[in-house]
Amino acid sequence: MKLSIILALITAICAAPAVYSPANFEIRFLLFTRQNRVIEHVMTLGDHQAIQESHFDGSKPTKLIIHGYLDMPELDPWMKLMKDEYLDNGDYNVIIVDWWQGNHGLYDEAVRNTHVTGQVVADMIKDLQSLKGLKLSDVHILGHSLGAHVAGFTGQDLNGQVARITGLDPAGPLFDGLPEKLNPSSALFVDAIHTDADPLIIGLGIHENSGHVDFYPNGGHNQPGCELLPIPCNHLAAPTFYMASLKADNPKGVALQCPDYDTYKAGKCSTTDAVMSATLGEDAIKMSMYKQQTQGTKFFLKTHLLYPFFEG
Ligand SMILES: [Ca+2]
Repeated sequence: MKLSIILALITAICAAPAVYSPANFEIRFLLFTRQNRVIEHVMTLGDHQAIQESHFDGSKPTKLIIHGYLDMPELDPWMKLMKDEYLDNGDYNVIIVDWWQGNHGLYDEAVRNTHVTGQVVADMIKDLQSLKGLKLSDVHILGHSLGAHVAGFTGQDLNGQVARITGLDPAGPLFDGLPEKLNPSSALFVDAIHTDADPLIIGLGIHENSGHVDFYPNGGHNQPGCELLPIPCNHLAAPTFYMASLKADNPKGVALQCPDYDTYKAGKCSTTDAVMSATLGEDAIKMSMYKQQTQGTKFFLKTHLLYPFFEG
């Protein structure tokens, strides 16, 4: 084969959009509502009977929670704790997405599986639209680590029309500096919390902004109390902070727009301007005036070592 033909073929392959084969692993959707707070109702893509028979109510807001690498709902309690916080405070459909079968092999394989998992989650959302009256304007997807990028691909598959995606320390390795990842085009509003934005070996989070509004607690690299076990402690701080924001009586995690953490610590970014001040967690949606921005805006705050973390 002539060199020019080979080069043309390589160019064509590189230019073509990536095509991912259907998931060859099971993805389970664990639905919890106020009618079934403790025992999940398991749904899988294509099992329309399970969807029909569920307590899913399309008139209520829906939260989807997606875990990261080497994680599953039975392994780490954060997903079910978050589910409980939501159901304590409101009448939601809460769906925990269990893609353990696609994320416990080699890391690069799990990264490849984020794409197809995102597509399956998008297809499940489409089924919930047609079978249960779900509206994309009521959908909020929260993803931790690799799950943040799964959420991003779900949103991109739904043309960026999901109301909100929250990235909880989105994974850095094999995403940093690359185009395909959670980004502001993934949903109408994207917020992210960065708690371990350091290179691999010492950290697991992405270095770049991921959303319209990006929070960097304690500078975003290392968190109080994580000195002894920095991995995964720093990485898990993002969901911990988010859950603290769900308690109605908790002080608010008020963060200030600032160019960097040193400037913030020097007190040069204190302001009373609402546009310059954002609340980490559930209330970050109040910053939707940033949703037209194509680059994330950085917000910084300090937290305490222990719950409730925030000063208000
Ligand atoms: Ca770190």
